[in-house]
Amino acid sequence: MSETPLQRLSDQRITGAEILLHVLGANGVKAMFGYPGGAVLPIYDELFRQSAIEHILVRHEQHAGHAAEGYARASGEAGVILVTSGPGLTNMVTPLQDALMDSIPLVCICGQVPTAVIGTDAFQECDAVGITRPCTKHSYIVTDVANLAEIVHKAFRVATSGRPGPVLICIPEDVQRAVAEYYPKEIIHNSIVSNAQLNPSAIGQAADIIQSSRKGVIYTGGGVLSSGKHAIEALERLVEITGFPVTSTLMGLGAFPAQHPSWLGMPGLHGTYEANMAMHDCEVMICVGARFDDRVTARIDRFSPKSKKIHIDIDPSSINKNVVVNVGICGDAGDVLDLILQELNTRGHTAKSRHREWWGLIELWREKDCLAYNSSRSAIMPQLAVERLWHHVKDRDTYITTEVGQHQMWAAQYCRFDEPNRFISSGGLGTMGFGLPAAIGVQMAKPHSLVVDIAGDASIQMNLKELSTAVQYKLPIKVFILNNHHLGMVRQLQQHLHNGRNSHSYSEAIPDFARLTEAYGAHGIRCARPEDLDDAITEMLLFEGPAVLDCEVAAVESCYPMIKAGAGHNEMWLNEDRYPFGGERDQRPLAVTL
Ligand SMILES: Cc1cc2nc3c(=O)[nH]c(=O)nc-3n(C[C@H](O)[C@H](O)[C@H](O)COP(=O)(O)OP(=O)(O)OC[C@H]3O[C@@H](n4cnc5c(N)ncnc54)[C@H](O)[C@@H]3O)c2cc1C
Ligand SMILES: Cc1ncc(C[n+]2csc(CCOP(=O)(O)OP(=O)(O)O)c2C)c(N)n1
Repeated sequence: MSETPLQRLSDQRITGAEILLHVLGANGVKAMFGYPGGAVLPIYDELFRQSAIEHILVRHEQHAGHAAEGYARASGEAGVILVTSGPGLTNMVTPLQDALMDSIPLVCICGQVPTAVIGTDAFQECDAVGITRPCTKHSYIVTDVANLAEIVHKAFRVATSGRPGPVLICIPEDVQRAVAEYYPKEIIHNSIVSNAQLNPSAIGQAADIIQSSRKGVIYTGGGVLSSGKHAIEALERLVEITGFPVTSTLMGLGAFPAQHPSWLGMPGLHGTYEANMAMHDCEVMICVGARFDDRVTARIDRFSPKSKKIHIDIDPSSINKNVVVNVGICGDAGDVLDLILQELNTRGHTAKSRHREWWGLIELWREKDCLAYNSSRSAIMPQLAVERLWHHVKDRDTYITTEVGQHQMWAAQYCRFDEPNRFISSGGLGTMGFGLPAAIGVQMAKPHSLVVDIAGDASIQMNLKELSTAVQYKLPIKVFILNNHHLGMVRQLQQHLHNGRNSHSYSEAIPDFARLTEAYGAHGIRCARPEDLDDAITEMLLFEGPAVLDCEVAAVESCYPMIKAGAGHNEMWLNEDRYPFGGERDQRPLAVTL
């Protein structure tokens, strides 16, 4: 039977590699994703001698990062990665930046050449700290094994506290082998002191603004999910007490139940008509854990011109960054909402009935039925494909990950999440190739749940090799490819912005995904007719191991609503089969038709 590193603690002098595994264990790490190489062999040797931490060998370091992101989002714990020096580390740059933009806690451990040769262009040397400094919350290099334990503890604290994000620990190979004394310590993670408590007048000002008009909107984002259950419950109470509708960004989907009558759908570029119109016309906006991203605000000088704005964010640098607000409150979303609710209760504020004029407008906007699409075509419409998938999985314990493109937007629009952290997608960086490794990470965190990656045919070609990982570790993830033979989102932009000149956005040679899947040892299915769709989805879901459904969809369908380029967020095109709002119907020819 393999022993844990703790069992080998006899004289308390152990190697850096052993110390690392102790401290990972002390921080609750049960799984890590990685790829070995010369500069991390002492750590891999220690991993071989223990069984407390499961290591998942991915097929590319970038995917170790995305798998760790999926794991972190689904488990609420930091995702951990182990890669070698040089190319192992440089392959990690994309997921580190992805996690930085989407506020995902990661601890990435990378090897480094021995300290004596750092700076000599040694084999597989790169300036890991320099390269990752702009794409992490912090990058450490450990030059003395005596400091290793402390640094690893700190890395977990930095990654998970405040605005969560990625942290790098670079450990030279000689430091992994060097010995030092190690005594397990109790970990004390300092709690964050909320500025809200220090500044009660901001809470009073927020309450004044909330009471100043009943035409309000609550704009929520990923920060509500980071804050957790506490914030989610407080949000529900805020909706009750204000009578305001709620909209959730792509990163915040599930913070508020999509089935709730007060939910308006997602705002922004591909958000609903009613969410964007309400954001534009409201007189009070309460932004909770969202960062006024340009996909949401569209043209900033036309963003929500009439509203007084309250912004609650744990990161002071987010406040007044893109949009200047009337009241900025820095603190954890749950804590600040509690204080605002207390203040409103003290003032006896109630909104027992919804404001008739405001909700009348919202109902009118809803009547546009902005997500309607033409389902009469003989091809499978991508929207229908997502709707049918959702129909089959909505009552199960399901997690959806996505790649990046139109399919990602259709997933956000047609899957209706009632619970937090069920939708896991790359928002800020928009990284094609995210979804399949993220699904692997989610399945590791939630072994008994159903995990489906909704993919495009171009994105999936960036990461399909990870099917091999899913097969090796018996992870029964499902991949649902909306195959339109295009880099669909790029084609859509070219249709709108470049007069239909589809420059290099058509993939002539698409592989047979079902056969490729079989070659990896998973189950491949293909479907091209609407009448076969339900059976194909059922077959994919019933298969016990990893399975891929290659679903041939209409080739040149665009994703609507869509805010017009360079326009305000109230100027949207609706489905091209219908009349666009406030503008001419787009009848420009498509350069490619299949
Ligand atoms: C092709 C494509 C199209 C897109 N279209 C859209 C679209 O139409 N609509 C849309 O919404 N997005 C869209 N996105 C995503 C978009 O790019 C952004 O990623 C997203 O809008 C940002 O979401 P967010 O504001 O919730 O911020 P996040 O990136 O989730 O940031 C969270 C904010 O909350 C704060 N925070 C963190 N923890 C806490 C806490 N405990 N308490 C309080 N605050 C906290 C953070 O400091 C940060 O400011 C699209 C992305 C792609 C790739
Ligand atoms: C790594 C990376 N490269 C390029 C892009 C730009 N990009 C955004 S969407 C897209 C096309 C995606 O095509 P596909 O995966 O087939 O999805 P679809 O849009 O067709 O649903 C591209 C190239 C990106 N987001 N990420």
